[in-house]
Amino acid sequence: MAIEQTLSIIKPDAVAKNVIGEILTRFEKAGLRVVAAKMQRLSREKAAEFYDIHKARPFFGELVDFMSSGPVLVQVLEGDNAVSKNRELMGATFPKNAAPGTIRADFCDPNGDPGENAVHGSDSVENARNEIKLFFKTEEICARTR
Ligand code: 3AN
Repeated sequence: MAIEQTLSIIKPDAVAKNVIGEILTRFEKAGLRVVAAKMQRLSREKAAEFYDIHKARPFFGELVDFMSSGPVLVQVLEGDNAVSKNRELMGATFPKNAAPGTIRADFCDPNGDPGENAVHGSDSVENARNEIKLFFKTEEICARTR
């Protein structure tokens, strides 16, 4: 097992549903530790920078609108295999495909907008490193020494 860090974002739909605590509890119960967190409202520019990899996709404009539509909670999660563990907890990208018991199955509307999927999680250790840098300075990440 490797100790990894991953970037998690609780998206505007889940913040609006007031389920920040329930989502963080899932991370903690799975053994992930929050080592950095901040709430912010992303500008359209910041959301576009974050999703730059998707800029040629037809849904890009919608994604940027959604991600900048309200505040988000951005966190760095740390733990054994944090990248894949977080992705398992999140469930499939589209809520209607998400397995029962996953965050996207439990906190999203399966018949709603498929982009409104409650959480983001980095999909590789390398992407996690880059995404973390977009939001946090090194000194904002707190080693869990106790
Ligand atoms: P994931 O968030 O599961 O890693 P990605 O990386 O394939 O999924 O997609 C990034 C984000 O783009 C997703 N969170 C989702 O909100 C949005 N997205 C992907 N495909 C679509 C689509 N066809 N229509 C609307 N939004 C989409």
